[in-house]
Amino acid sequence: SAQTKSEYELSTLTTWLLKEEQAGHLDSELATVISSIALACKQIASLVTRSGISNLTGAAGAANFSGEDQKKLDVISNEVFANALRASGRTGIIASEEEDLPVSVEETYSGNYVVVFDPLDGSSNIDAGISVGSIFGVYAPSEECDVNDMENPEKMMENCVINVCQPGSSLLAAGYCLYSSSTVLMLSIGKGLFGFTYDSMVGEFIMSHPNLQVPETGKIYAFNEGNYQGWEPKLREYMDGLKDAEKWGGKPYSARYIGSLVGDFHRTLLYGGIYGYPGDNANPNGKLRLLYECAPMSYLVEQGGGKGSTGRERVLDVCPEKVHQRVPLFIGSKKEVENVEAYLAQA
Ligand code: AHM
Ligand code: MG
Repeated sequence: SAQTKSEYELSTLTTWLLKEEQAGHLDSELATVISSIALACKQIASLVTRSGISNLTGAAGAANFSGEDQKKLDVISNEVFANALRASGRTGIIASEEEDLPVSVEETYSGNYVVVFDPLDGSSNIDAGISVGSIFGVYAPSEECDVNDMENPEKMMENCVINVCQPGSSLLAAGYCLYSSSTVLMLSIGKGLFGFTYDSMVGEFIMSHPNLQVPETGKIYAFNEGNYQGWEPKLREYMDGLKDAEKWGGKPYSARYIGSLVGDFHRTLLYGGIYGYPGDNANPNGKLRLLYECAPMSYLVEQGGGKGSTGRERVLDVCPEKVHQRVPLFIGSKKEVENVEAYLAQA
């Protein structure tokens, strides 16, 4: 008998995770980790929305006897992420932009997943009320990194540094949450790219972008062009080419740059185009970090049919040697990334 869909039926992140679990695309342990990340994102969304008002509270608090400095939102977001993952009981190790070294999460019940994240990327935008986001990746646990081996914590941590440093191609899941005019969680467990928009009336992430496909081309570029003079000649040639109206049938590429990776990347996924953070004279590997910025975003873009490249190789193939290692990044529509790669290959 055919079941009719009720008009009140919602496809939420929770119901989607259950369906994916039934289909054998992930196990309940990983679903629990993802749910706890979604909870952290809801909490951060609320903090970001209220940050201006909270700052007023903070200013009053500064006069108070305890004299404690109000914590910056990125430090608070780091705590929110770490607490949510600890409470999940499935996470063994976390590596965060806000921590020097990977941290072992105690009280692990089972799973011992390795979670890498940037809890609040683009936080320099916060005071102006501009979009920011959280980025995360989940790796399988590994034996070298035994959280119960507390006899030699230093050695354990050293192993964990190596263990956390797996190439992006071994990610089990990755995603980001954009805090903007709406709060959107984009997610992949290796079976396509899915987006969920937060509905504050229901308190849930609702499926809004099922199986998103990144446009194959797109005439929008997002680079910090202030660094142009430090770029290699072939990259400058590429950029000059984008502005050459004649070459593109009368209309050159459009420039869009927020300076908030999650926002710039989200637009690139939806509208097509390219986001770039190349190396330059002063910073040969650019600015963005491989483990918790470039690898998760490259995993997502590939799941939508796009590409993530260092300009010379696939980001997901880069095996990191350090937790906070940087790589140049060119990411977005397949044809657009191939175009910049073709220029750089001539160098
Ligand atoms: P952050 O992790 O310190 O917030 O820096 C990362 C941010 C990205 O969101 C953004 O794409 C980039 O830095 C912008 O850098 P720039 O200001 O050099 O253009
Ligand atoms: Mg960051």
